[in-house]
Amino acid sequence: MPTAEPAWQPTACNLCSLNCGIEIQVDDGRFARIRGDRSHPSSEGYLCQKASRLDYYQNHGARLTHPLRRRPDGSFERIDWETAIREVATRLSEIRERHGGHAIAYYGGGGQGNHLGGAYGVPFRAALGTPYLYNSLAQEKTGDFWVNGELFGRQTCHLTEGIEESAYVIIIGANPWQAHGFPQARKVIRELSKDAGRTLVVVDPRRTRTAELADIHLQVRPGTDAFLMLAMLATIVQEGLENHEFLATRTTGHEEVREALRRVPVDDYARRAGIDPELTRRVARGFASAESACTRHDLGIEHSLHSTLNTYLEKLFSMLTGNLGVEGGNNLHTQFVPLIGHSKSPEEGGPTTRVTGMREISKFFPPNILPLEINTDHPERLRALIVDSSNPMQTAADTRAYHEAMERLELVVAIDVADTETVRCADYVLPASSQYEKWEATFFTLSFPTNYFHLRRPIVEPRGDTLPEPEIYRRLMVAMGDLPDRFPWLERIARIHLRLPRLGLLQKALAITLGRKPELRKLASMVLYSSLGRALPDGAASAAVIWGTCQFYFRRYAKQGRRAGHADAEALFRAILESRTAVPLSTHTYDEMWQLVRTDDGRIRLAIPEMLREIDEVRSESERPQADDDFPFILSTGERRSYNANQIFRDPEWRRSDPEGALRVHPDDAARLGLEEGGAALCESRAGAIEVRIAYDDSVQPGCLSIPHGYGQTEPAAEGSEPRQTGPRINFLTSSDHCDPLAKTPYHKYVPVRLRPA
Ligand SMILES: Nc1nc2c(c(=O)[nH]1)N[C@H]1C(S)=C(S)[C@@H](COP(=O)(O)OP(=O)(O)OC[C@H]3O[C@@H](n4cnc5c(=O)[nH]c(N)nc54)[C@H](O)[C@@H]3O)O[C@H]1N2
Ligand SMILES: Nc1nc2c(c(=O)[nH]1)N[C@H]1C(S)=C(S)[C@@H](COP(=O)(O)OP(=O)(O)OC[C@H]3O[C@@H](n4cnc5c(=O)[nH]c(N)nc54)[C@H](O)[C@@H]3O)O[C@H]1N2
Ligand code: SF4
Ligand SMILES: [Mo]
Repeated sequence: MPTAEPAWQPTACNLCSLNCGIEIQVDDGRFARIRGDRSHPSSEGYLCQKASRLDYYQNHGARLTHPLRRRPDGSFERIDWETAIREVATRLSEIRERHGGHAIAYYGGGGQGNHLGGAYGVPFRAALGTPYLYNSLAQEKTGDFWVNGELFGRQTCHLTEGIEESAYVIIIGANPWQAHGFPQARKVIRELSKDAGRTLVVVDPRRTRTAELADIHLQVRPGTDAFLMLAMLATIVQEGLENHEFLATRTTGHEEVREALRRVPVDDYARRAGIDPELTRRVARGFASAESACTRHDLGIEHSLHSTLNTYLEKLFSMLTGNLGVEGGNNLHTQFVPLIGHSKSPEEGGPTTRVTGMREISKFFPPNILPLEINTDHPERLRALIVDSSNPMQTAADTRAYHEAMERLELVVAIDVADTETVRCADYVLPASSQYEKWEATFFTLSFPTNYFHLRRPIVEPRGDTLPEPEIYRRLMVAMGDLPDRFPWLERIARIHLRLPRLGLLQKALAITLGRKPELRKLASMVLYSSLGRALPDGAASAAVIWGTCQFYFRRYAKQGRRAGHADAEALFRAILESRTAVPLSTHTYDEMWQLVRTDDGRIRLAIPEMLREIDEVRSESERPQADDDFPFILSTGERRSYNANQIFRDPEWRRSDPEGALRVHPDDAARLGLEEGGAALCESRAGAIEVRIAYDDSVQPGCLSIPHGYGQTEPAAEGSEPRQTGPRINFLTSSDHCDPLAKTPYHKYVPVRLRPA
């Protein structure tokens, strides 16, 4: 008799933000087979090569299984949860009492696929009394979010791109062939590339796979995108190709922007960017005259000079030409779980940091400034750090400064699934269940006109003594005296509510509870977790916050929610809870996109004074900023390749090619420097030096280098051998102050270095 095959269990890949729907056959805890889930409404069965190796994430040898406490000699000992919670709570309470909640910072709160815990980070931080949420999004997207706030009225407004439907697409500083960033990227790019009637333009200093598939590859000099974009936008204005009606009816401030662009010397700026002026004009005209057109950007311009300005200029393309709020253009989208918020400016009373005075953007603070808030004798410096779902010792700029910071802090708590470089710096390690062992949610699938949400249920038993993050926070909050352990009355009501949702009992009971105890208001989602959470079936406690989210979402998008098939908020919650794949939340019409603009008059505020000032200032910039004879190469620090997924992968055996994450160098440069293919070299920047493996590669320009992100992990020791680090720890080369002045986004793609044989 053949044994029955294990069932296919629907879930999602957690190796990049797309979270493609997958199905897994679990065999004795192993992910035996993995395939794309065809019923997933946005990925439709699509996968890239990375998903097939997900078993490593789940079962690698460096999984954390028990709480750990650091001994005075630096080694770790196992402790039980009760001890861990009690001791961490005591130490946090002491610091809070002595120095105030602002002496505590929280870092992370979700990686590429774990966002449900992050939603409970909000009440956890409120209880701690800290406004300080440091997050990796603030080393890429906060400049963009700030611009959004200025243009659209709220930093939560965020543009998508209708690449699939668009006649003319400019991808600038992104390599979706490897990095994805939008659903079914390879399929969409291939189709666009093959279609003679549509145009793909890629702006990238390196000839990436995406660039190879483009109709036009603008091989820009690194760090000069602001000049190239200004030249193109100026062409549109100087040749009168703007959409005048759109500007007049949908925007304010357009005249100031046009005035600034009229002053731009197109030929001069195109040449500075290394691009033929005539080709620059051709692309500008093509974009402006296309039936539909959109732009997409990513780290290539965010992690480079003029980061914030770049994201503003990129948005001007669709706005000057009226490609906003239309099919195939750029569009705002709805947001379900509000993990990105809107921050007031310091002038309006928004929070700032105590040492450097950095502002908050979209509720985040940037990792670049964190060491500066710690490595000082300032009386209001940070004293304690909680890191959850992040590995700043590898992924934040300036690893050396981070080492010093970790040494200086009075308390470091790490919450992770794996034994990472950051975990090894912690005083207490709290082991989280993996994303396949707990209820989880996908957050980054932010699309328009239909937006989706995927709540995933566990498909394997939790390893060892691990817990989901919301439960870890809850226990800490209870132990610190900030949250009652139980809400028996509310829990009883919740049970009735689940049977009779249309009576609205839970809404009323929650309002009564929070009315009686106003101090619980800011902890509302944790109150829901502790009450409704206990009443939900199948241990779905973490999904409690989704119920609250559905109420808010439906209040704003009732019509669009009904269009997506949900009668009301309760029906939406049911659908999410019961579906094993992603659920459409709402469907907008293109006209309704304008309801998502949050300015007072509903128009886009095109003129941002800070940006207009910077446009005038770039004129006087030197041709090769910050590079000099000592550091003549520009290193792009953090390329996405076939075998990286941020710091998530742990198994080096997977990487048949490029096992050590080699540094790409142009063969002419390599020959001149006497560097051997496959040989070792020393790469030095002003901040530090690392040893790298050399790969000859003419896809990079002479004078430019590229090295991957996501390597340099110390792998667990096999029986009888020492643990070893594979690949470069690239952030020894980057420094805290090499960043955008406004958002503090690191210039990772523009690191001046020198290179010599090791
Ligand atoms: N395989 C894989 N996929 C991933 C990840 C991963 O680690 N591995 N990480 C995920 C994450 S967190 C993110 S944020 C995204 C990032 O996704 P992307 O931003 O698309 O990926 P990168 O390779 O970092 O950078 C994109 C491109 O910027 C180019 N570039 C460098 N300097 C410049 C410049 O000055 N100007 C311009 N125009 N371009 C420049 C690089 O050559 C590169 O091709 O990828 C996600 N997807
Ligand atoms: N030089 C340079 N530096 C970079 C970049 C670059 O291009 N160049 N890219 C930057 C970018 S765009 C990003 S987004 C960041 C990414 O950097 P990080 O924010 O540090 O994120 P990851 O590397 O994805 O690390 C995620 C961590 O979460 C853990 N984890 C996985 N699942 C779970 C879970 O369910 N619960 C918990 N608690 N933990 C879990 C993993 O083990 C891992 O330690 O790196 C940034 N750093
Ligand atoms: S595109 Fe991203 S989510 Fe989809 S399979 Fe690849 S790594 Fe996983
Ligand atoms: Mo990222």
